[in-house]
Amino acid sequence: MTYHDYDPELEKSTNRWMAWGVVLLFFLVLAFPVYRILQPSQLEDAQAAQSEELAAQGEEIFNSSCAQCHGGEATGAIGPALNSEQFLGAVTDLQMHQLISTGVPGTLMVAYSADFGGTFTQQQITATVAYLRGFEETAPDFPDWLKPLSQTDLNGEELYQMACSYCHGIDLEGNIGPALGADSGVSFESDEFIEIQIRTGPGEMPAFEDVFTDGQIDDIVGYLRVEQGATSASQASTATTLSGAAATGHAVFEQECASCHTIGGGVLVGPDLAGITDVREDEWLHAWIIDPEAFAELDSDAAAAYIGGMSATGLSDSDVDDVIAYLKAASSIDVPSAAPDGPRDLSDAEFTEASQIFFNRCAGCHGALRAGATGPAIQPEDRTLEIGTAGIQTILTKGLPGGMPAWGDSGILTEDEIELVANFIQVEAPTPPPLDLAEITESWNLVVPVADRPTEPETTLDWEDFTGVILRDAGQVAIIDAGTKETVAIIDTGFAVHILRSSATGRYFIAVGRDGRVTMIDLWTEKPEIVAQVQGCFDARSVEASKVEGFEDKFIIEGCYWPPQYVVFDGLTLEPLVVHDILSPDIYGKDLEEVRVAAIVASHFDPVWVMGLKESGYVAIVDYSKPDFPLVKKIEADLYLHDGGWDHTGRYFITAANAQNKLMVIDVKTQELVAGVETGKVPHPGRGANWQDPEFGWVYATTHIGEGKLTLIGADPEGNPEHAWKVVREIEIPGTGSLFLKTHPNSQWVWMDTALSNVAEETHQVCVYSIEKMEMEKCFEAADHGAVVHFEYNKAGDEVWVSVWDKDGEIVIYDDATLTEIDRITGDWLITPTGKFNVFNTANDIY
Ligand code: DHE
Repeated sequence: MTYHDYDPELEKSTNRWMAWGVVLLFFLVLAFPVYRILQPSQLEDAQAAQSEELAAQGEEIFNSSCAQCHGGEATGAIGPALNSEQFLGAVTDLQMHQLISTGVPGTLMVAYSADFGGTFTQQQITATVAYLRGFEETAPDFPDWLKPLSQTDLNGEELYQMACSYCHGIDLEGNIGPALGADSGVSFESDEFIEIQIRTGPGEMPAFEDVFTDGQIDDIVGYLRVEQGATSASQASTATTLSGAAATGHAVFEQECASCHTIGGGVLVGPDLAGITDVREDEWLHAWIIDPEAFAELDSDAAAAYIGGMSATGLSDSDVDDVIAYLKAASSIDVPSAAPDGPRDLSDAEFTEASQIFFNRCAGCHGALRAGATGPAIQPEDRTLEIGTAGIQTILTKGLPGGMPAWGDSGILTEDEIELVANFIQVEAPTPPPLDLAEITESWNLVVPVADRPTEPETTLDWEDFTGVILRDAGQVAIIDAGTKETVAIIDTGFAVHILRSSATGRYFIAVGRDGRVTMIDLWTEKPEIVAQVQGCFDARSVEASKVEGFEDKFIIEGCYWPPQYVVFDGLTLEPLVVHDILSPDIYGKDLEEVRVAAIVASHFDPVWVMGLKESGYVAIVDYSKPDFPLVKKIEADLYLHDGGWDHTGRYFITAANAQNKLMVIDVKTQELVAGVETGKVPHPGRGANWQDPEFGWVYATTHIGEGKLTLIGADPEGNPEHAWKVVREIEIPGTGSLFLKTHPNSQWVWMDTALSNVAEETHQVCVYSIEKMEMEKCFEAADHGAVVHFEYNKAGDEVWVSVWDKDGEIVIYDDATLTEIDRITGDWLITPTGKFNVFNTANDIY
């Protein structure tokens, strides 16, 4: 068959194949778009299935690791509500991933990623994110999502079980955190203390401030108290099962040790003492508690443990035994030691407020630049960072034996103020600005020119027997007539007046405030009034008038705490005349940034003022008979000079180098240091007291802030040279924290306070020493509130005035012969009375 031959069978078969080909092609053409349409949704389905699986995995992880904080289904509990619109709207998946990976520092949210020490793989974190993202569509609007518990009615127990039981045990028995039940260290702490711990989170415990409302924190504390067997700290203490030596030891511990140590409550200034009796023998502990420094010299183990800080407690042997019994009873708890918590960032406004509080309350003892003086150096690098916020808060609240006032417990600083200061002193101190003569002159206000003042007294009262009473926190001075006890005037002098001095004639009172403002008050007008004011410093504590014959009421000197300078003013108008810088290296040649003028006295024999230069350790002599009032001599004494006064002759200036535990004696006639006498811990004489001891003749005396002791030094180099400038008598005072003592040439007694004791009852007492019997006559309560502080006699020397330093202040007046109370001045105007200065006694330096 040829090419052109027609074969019908072949034709049919070919057509059939072609038809199938077309059909096949048609299906192929159709299948492609259908595939294109169906494929993505299948992919989505697959992805959705995969996501579901991931989310299910995430749910399991969340329920086992996150739900206890964030609640089932992430509705929030002690951790934020993560199912909320607010959270899910604010974070991307990547951010959520990061939060879970790294945690949120300072909160309970730890890092979960294995890369950061957690246990989650990247896949598990992705699964948790997937689970949380799954709530997005139905996410509730929850403005309080960060503090979800604030919206609940949970009681203290439920809150405790939810937030605390994991660490402290379901029955408060302790777990990774200390036990909190009956007889635990915490059961002896105050409610306030526990609240602070919950709020701020000591050591490794997280802060719960942003978790609970104040009411909820109260409820938790209430629950703890019920579980501890009482409803308040004091009830808890009395309900405790401690008895015998342990109970006595508990009281001693609370008084002497609790400011620095807890038992199971974490590290404060000193270590947590939970379990200490398991690792140390009783004998070892005994020697340590009595005097760790001395013990460290004898025992190598103690030497290794001693890092300074803790000084001899002054406790008796039996007290120490009781404390050890208490430590045993209370320290069955095993607590991991906690690292100090560092400072938080303060806003500008908070920083300013904190520095103002520091300036008002702390700078006097610790220095504006915190390099230390009467109190220790508290710069971040040498102390405060080591103690941490919680520890500092405790110290500020409870005080320390040895003079650090209990600012919180005494109600002077609030919890918030204490928190601010605790953070402030852990960062570098700001340097305050200078103040030059031009600026000082600008502040000068001559209220009544000399020509307009009376030329003779207008008052019919004995103005020489007026007593100026400082109303510290009211910024006022009350002038009270000591004869009639009538309040003659209350004068607004300005911020926190510190002392008053009298002009040589006594006519003018000169007040100096902590803000450096000097105020001159004329006592000859019918009612005493301000005649001039000026500000020579930003911070000051001392002022004095020229007193030598020919210079009466001529000049006034103000010594500054800041800037480091002294300023001389005209003695009748306060016109500023000169400013002199006193910044110089200390007696050992060390460069200083801060030198403060401490006590100033005016000689009655030479035209000089004598002043202690605190940080540099020099006593400086300023000659006011010379033009320009130069500093003519600097006498090496010792570091941290503070207060002081004249001996009975007015030749020797005796001043406390209080951080050296010494009195320094300067012969102002020869302008030489004649002695440095060790008297006791932190002597604080005020101006001191002079009398004739039956055995040793003339003596000068001081009490101490750091120990309960009255020390007499011989002060009669001519009549009793063998005892001159040596300790001749030491008398025990029941209580530390004594600030002032006083006697009078007509008196047989020496009066003293214990105003800064950290035992409340002791701050209320006065003690009286009998010059004749050479022993303490008696101590008694002068008030049931406030700190009883500072004494002054009336002009005749037969009545003694003492202040009750309190918002509801009082002046108690005693008959000096019989030691009985004869008057008590009260009134809502009598706010925080402190120093009192009788015109005659102050002008003539009678003390
Ligand atoms: Fe005074 C005297 C400094 C705290 C009340 N006080 C002095 C003197 C100095 C001084 C340098 C001596 C002045 C003189 O004679 O020229 N005082 C300081 C401080 O640096 C310190 C420790 C802390 C501070 O921040 O001020 C301090 N002083 C206090 C108080 O807390 C007292 C009790 C009440 C208050 O005013 O704040 C207080 N200081 C007094 C008084 C005198 C005094 C009443 C004068 C005593 C006298 O009889 O002359």
